[in-house]
Amino acid sequence: MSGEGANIPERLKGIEAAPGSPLACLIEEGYCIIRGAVPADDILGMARRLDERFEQTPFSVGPFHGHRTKRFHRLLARSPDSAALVMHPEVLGIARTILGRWCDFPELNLTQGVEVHPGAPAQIPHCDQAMWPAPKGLMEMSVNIMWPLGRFTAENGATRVWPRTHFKPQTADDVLAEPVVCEMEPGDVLLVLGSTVHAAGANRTAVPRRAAIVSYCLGWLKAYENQSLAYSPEFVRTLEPELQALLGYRWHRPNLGTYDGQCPSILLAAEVPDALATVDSLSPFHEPLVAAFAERAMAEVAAS
Ligand SMILES: O=C(O)CCC(=O)C(=O)O
Ligand SMILES: [Fe+2]
Repeated sequence: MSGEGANIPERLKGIEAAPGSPLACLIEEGYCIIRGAVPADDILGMARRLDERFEQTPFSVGPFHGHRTKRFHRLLARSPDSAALVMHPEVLGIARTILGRWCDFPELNLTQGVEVHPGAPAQIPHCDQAMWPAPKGLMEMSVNIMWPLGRFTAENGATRVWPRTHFKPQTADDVLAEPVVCEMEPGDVLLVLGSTVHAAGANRTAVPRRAAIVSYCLGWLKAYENQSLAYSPEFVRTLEPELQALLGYRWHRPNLGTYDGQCPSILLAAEVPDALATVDSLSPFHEPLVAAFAERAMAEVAAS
């Protein structure tokens, strides 16, 4: 078992991870690469089927998303292949292990197709969880997954990661030492903690660098992509239950993400009642407190 010692931030101690495993590497270094996580041909087929979508997508607006970078969202609706990436057992298992420390279960933060075009400058080094205004170091708020949809090389803008920056407080100039350039083949996957500094590199080749990004976040956070608006209930009904839950069709204790006072999965039933009771969904912290108080209050009513 790994998960102890000075090579792990305090907040991540005690997670069971076999030494040298991707999970151990993620909590020690702040990132990890799993080689050959899916067959290369699956990824290359997916990439081909997205040619038209990338073609139609305008360049991003603003220096963070990048004037020479194309991005589109709602990947599950645009690429049926992407469900296998979002639900990849090992990757999702790792995200659940990390984020499960601070929530009942994670939700999908975003899915994105990204194409870094020739001439694109390097992206600003950043922590993804800087999007939420909470101090760094308390908890991990997201885990970001990069699935290259073609080769990632130093020349074409492979993601750059600054190892062990998940130990450091966030500063305005987060660029520290030399980054690791995550060169990868289609089928490989890069996992980066929300607290680890990383960025897309500059593309100095004549060919775009393409990837699918899947990001998971704490189940009680406001996600980057509003999943309830991104996918209609009719579309979500066609997905497997675990994927439905990742899109927010499962309430999170205590009483978060409800629909008409209940678990939002009720919306996926053939018939949705118009008049519903509001139901308690309490956290393990609140439940005994509420139960004890309710018992005393009932006794007082009975005695009066
Ligand atoms: O495209 C990449 O390599 C990284 C992109 C990224 O980190 C982001 O958009 O947040
Ligand atoms: Fe990022």
